[in-house]
Amino acid sequence: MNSLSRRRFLKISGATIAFAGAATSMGTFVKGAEKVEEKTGSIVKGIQKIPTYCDVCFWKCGAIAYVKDGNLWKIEGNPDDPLSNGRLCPRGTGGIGASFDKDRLRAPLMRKSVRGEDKWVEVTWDEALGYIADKMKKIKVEYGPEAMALFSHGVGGNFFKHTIKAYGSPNITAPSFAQCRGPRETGFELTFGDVLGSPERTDIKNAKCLVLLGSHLGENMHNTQVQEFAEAVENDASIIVVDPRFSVAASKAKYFLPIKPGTDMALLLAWMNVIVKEELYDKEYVEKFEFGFEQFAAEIAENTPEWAYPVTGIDPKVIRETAREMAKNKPASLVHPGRHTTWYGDDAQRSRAIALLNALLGSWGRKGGFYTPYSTRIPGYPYPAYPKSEKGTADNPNHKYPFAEGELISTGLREATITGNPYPIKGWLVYATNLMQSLPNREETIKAIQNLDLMVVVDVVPSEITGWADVVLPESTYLERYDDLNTAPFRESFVSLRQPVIDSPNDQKPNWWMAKKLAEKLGLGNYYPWKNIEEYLDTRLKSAGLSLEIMKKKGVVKGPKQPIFYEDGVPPVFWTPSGKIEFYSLRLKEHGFDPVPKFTKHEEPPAGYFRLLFGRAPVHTFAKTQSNPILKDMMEENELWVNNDIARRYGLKSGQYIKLKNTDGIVSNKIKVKATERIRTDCVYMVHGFGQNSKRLRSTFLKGASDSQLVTKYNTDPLMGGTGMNVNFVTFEWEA
Ligand SMILES: Nc1nc2c(c(=O)[nH]1)N[C@H]1C(S)=C(S)[C@@H](COP(=O)(O)OP(=O)(O)OC[C@H]3O[C@@H](n4cnc5c(=O)[nH]c(N)nc54)[C@H](O)[C@@H]3O)O[C@H]1N2
Ligand SMILES: Nc1nc2c(c(=O)[nH]1)N[C@H]1C(S)=C(S)[C@@H](COP(=O)(O)OP(=O)(O)OC[C@H]3O[C@@H](n4cnc5c(=O)[nH]c(N)nc54)[C@H](O)[C@@H]3O)O[C@H]1N2
Ligand code: SF4
Ligand SMILES: [Mo]
Repeated sequence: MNSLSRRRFLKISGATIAFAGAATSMGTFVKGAEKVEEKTGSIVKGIQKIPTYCDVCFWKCGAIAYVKDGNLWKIEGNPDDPLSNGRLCPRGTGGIGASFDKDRLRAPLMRKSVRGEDKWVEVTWDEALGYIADKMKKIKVEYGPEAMALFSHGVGGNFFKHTIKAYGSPNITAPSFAQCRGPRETGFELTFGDVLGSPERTDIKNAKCLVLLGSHLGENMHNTQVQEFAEAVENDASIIVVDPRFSVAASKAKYFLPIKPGTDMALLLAWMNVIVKEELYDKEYVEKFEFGFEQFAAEIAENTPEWAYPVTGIDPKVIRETAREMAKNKPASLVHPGRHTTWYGDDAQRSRAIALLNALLGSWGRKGGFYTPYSTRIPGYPYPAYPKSEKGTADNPNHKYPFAEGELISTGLREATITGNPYPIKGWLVYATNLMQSLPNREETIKAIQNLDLMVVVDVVPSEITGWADVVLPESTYLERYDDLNTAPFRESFVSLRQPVIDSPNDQKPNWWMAKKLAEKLGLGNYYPWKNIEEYLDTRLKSAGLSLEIMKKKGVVKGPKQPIFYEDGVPPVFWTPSGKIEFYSLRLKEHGFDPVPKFTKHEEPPAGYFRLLFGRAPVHTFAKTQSNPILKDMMEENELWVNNDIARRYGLKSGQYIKLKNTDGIVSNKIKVKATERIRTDCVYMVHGFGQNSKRLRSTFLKGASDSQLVTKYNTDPLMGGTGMNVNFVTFEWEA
């Protein structure tokens, strides 16, 4: 990237001046800079550069960490890494702060009183893991191994997954699926027979027209996507942003459509209506690959821009113009599938409509649309087979949600824990996921936890969820441990390594160590035939012609470049039952769902209430970085975006604190008002992850408000069990 695009990147990131300053004061990486090392005692004098990959979010950017005289100094992108291209996002750069968090967990803790009361004693690892293993053995005898469930997020969960499978439970889930990208995977799978995966296979940089529905790139900082977005902007791509809020992305757009929340389906149908009626679609592509196009065209014939106007609030002229703009640039017209797609409960169908619009534009498999990804095949470690469960998973009894695929339905496991149906769940192992912030309806989560015989949380800080545990296990941060290899599918195949940069300061341990020790205490040591993680990694790498030694030096190794577009000789393959793009879905019809997506009206806020919307800030990840001292300095609390007219009507001024009350009477912590033109009058907006209520995490305690606390209502997607969470309404409460 040249310096212009670097500037552009910072601008697009919406990051604060403070960040730009912080980045420069941290110095710049000079490729090939001399490594000066001199051993004095146990401390290495001089500068060491250690490649690893970032874990501040789950994009896994390749990085180089700098250690100066034995101390962690800074972290930058690894120029050889295809995900980071040599640059980290503001969160990645500030990631080193996690190691200096004063409130870090130091040793295993056991609860001294009732669940939810913060009273703990420090115990040894042997005691903590022994206690957990004893409880797990009892649960197995009494209820069967399926009664243990694992909630996890990120690559660090891999070894716990292995232990739980070896123990005999199939109940492994993650809120980063059914509360995140699950619906879009279902919508795309039903249409193209394939999912988007992570990183999603979007060719943003080559798009000539990029449509963002919600996807607030620049606030959502998934690194490669933001870099590519900057490139698209620089190449003068037509950007169309649809959002009830004037996002950072909107400020780069040719067209900004301030849509009425919850009505995107109507807009999508109207766009398709124009493109079909005016015969602007990619005829050759559609004719070659379609299944059920005629029925589809007939179904959407009524959905004219004039029909969509009163629903969405978007002028029919603008709908036509933007549809033509997309068509003009086809097939390099990318309607971004979004990632956090759990909005209103009809999300898989909305995602399917997005897939169909892309199909009309001929963008699936095409340059400037969706590429065909490649990943490195590294054989797994040879393990004994896992025991087979007779009962199946507990999240989706009787396949109520017929198109639930990928990860299990997290709220389904929660439900089973509360009701005992289809069978009892009695133990939760929670790895790196703050269920208090990530699952909707906190009360139900607490109810489920109170039904457990065992609740274990593995975390790095005393986050909210640790407060509900019986045993808390302190993990080493990502800069202090090895993790499993990253071989994510991407534009080119690659493998990257996470390796320790510094030692853990106290008695923290890496996940692989805990998972292995726990398995041994459960009598499942045969599932861990390797001595330590180095042996595990080296064995796997050697079976692919690499080695740990090489990976430790390079951090990332790339595979050969392969063609990834239809125009370069890679025709798209559709793994649908028809082998084609399913404009009309017989699978949906069979299960009683609309074979072509239809608009359904969503509930509107009652008088005096506003729809609660939420999203990301460039310098934080979910509810996981608020206590990181570097990132906290950049943003300590969230703000409530309120339209200027509404603020005036209610006498609210920017900077003043208020509380929010939802329609279930839940009152939030206080939050600072940001009165702005940049949001519609029917909704308010805040950044997710704040308003945390763990007293032991002093730096975040009640800083800002929590959207999650106010998300008491949710609409479950009937296709796949995702939870639409943009369905809560709030009003203002003044402090007494
Ligand atoms: N900095 C940072 N970046 C992140 C993350 C992070 O924690 N921090 N998390 C990562 C993860 S896991 C995810 S899933 C993604 C999430 O990022 P996205 O997938 O971009 O998230 P969304 O929830 O789709 O986007 C929120 C936006 O949708 C708008 N919106 C709300 N309701 C509607 C509606 O009805 N219609 C339309 N058109 N827009 C609406 C909101 O105003 C807001 O601008 O971000 C990723 N990137
Ligand atoms: N209301 C609401 N709910 C949401 C969302 C939203 O925007 N609003 N977003 C949804 C989306 S898109 C997603 S992907 C999910 C994400 O939700 P989660 O998976 O719950 O992600 P976080 O909230 O970041 O939880 C991370 C937890 O891991 C801990 N942690 C951090 N580093 C480490 C580590 O190295 N090891 C261990 N063991 N623990 C660590 C943190 O302290 C924190 O407790 O939430 C979903 N739920
Ligand atoms: S996007 Fe940012 S936080 Fe996420 S892995 Fe990459 S550098 Fe780290
Ligand atoms: Mo997500």
